[in-house]
Amino acid sequence: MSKRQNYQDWCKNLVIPVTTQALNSAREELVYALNRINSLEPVVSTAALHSKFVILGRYGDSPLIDQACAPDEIKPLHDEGYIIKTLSQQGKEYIVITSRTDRGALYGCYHFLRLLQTGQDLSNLEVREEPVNTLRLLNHWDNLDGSVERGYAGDSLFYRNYGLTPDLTRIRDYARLLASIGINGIVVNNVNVYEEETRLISDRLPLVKTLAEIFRAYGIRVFLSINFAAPIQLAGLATADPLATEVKAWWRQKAAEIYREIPDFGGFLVKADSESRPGPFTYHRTQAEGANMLAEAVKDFGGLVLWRCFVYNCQQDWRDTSTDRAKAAYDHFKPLDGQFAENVVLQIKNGPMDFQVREPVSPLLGGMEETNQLLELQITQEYTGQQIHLCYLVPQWKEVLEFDTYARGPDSFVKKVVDGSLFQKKLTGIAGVANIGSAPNWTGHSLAQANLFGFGRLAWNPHLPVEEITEEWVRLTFGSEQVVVATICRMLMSSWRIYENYTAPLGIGWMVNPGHHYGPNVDGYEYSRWGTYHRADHTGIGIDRTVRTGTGFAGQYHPENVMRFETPQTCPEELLLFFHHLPYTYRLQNGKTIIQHIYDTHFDGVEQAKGLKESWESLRDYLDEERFTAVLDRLKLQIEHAKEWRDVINTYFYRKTGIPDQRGRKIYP
Ligand code: GCV
Repeated sequence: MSKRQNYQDWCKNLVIPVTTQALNSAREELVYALNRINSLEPVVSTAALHSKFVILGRYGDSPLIDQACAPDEIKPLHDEGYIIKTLSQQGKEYIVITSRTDRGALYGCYHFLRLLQTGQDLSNLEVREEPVNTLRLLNHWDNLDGSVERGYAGDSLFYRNYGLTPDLTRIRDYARLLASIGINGIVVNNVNVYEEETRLISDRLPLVKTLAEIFRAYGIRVFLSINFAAPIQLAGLATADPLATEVKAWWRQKAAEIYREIPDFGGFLVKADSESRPGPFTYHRTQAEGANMLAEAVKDFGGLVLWRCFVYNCQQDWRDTSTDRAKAAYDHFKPLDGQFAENVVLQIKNGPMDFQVREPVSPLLGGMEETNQLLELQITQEYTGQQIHLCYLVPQWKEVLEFDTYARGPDSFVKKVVDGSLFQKKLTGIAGVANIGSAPNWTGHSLAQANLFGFGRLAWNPHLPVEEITEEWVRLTFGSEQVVVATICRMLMSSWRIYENYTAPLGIGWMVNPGHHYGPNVDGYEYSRWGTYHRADHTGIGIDRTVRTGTGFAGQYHPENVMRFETPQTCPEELLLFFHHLPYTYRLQNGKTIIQHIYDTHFDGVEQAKGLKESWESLRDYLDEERFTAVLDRLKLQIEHAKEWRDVINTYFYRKTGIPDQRGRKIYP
């Protein structure tokens, strides 16, 4: 029997005994996917019509489901977990997809479709899946005028001219897409909340309500970024002081209004006292006092406050070498550990700076033992090629998750902070800044979809191996032809390192054009107020962040990591210039000098970018014309822009040092 016939045999009757909103979504998904993707035609019924069928529902919805799972199997199952089983009993052969909740059953149905799409055998299924992380969130930096801050895939998917886009179907498709990778919360506006967006919690609340209705059907709760000064802007209060009685009362009333309209509203995301956004510092209050005031307002409704730790002085004088932006988040938040309300979750960027191609892990992750924590990752490629360059970030995120903080001795990995097990916290997880927009293929670069997919899979289970996630995405997206799978996996897996090779070296970061952050500009941020310096002179480069002689940032880690980062010989080489100021003639472990390493990686990076294009071209006969050409066009651009990076960086350092390339390659003088 062919695979298709075999699937048709199983799926010709889809039994769904009870309907709820999420089960209805699951039914639609199954029917659509079976029909449109697999050309199967299931008949949906509430009771079995044949002796072979697929049954979907919650435990308790039908004796057929209940018989399939023992109570002690289902009882401990996570609310969003699910079971998929093949059974043969009482003359019936059937596949059960079940959960304790309809959301869990919806996730189960997506898993089932993944099995189908990757051609798995259905005759012996025994799947039990639970999300490892509680919070699996996307942050949209979308503005109501339709623009997206750091968006590289067209305009906002949600907004146009201060209203919703006319195409709500597209938003619904997006909800489906997110549910299929396990996302359960979405922040629908930019963390920089300007005047117009502040009104999303007043007269513009109906927009949010509509979005919440769309996302609710797929088990996704909607959150809003709020403006800490909203009581002043919206109600004309004289202050936004979090300890002022009238301010507390105003937020309580505001929360009640929001929850009246959106009973499952997730809560607030707050960027306070950061990059000119208002916050509690204006009133000499702490970040905890600010967060707790809002937490109190949403607490009775089950709401959360996601409070960002991206707080630093963005008015630094570049001449001041004692202030170190990398230290800021820890300095502000570590002393407050234990002071945050139970429904506050601190949202911490993966590195201490700002989503650079390479950074050490933020010392706050592993540093805040008494506080709920969310790891913030950037899926949108602000500093990693803006979805023109291929840069698959899942390996980078995996490295972050596998970083040992030593907070509770060895094996205190970030993934255990994130899943809550290290510090026994329930409200933890991962948030990602979305890379989605109005582009027909969602992400601009088709292969950038892999970043969103991988993010969702890691947010669901940070223990998953990168290779598995990658191969799964390729097979789901391009089919299972071996050469296609192997080639695209290889391209994805090598792309982060390639991008790193031709951009800023050895963890130093930045060197981009100010403002839009695309393309090389070595001194672009060197004499600015942003705290983002490389301190290159004619003898050396890098920031001394050691405890012994530098800014002391290295001292924010637990002792095992302090020791590693403190000396150049033990510091991971890819982070060498993040932690140390070293002469260009300093020798790396492979015997190369830093300057030669810079030249070599930049020459290699361009060649490797050309290799990406060649790999893609080798798949011409296997891919559809549209995707093949669109990706090829981007790879061509990538090569051109990589050359620009190579030449600007190499020339800059050649001019600074006067040291020629040992291999005599062309460096523009
Ligand atoms: C939304 C960086 C980005 C900003 C962003 C900010 C943040 O500085 O360049 O666009 O603002 O991070 O994360 O708040």
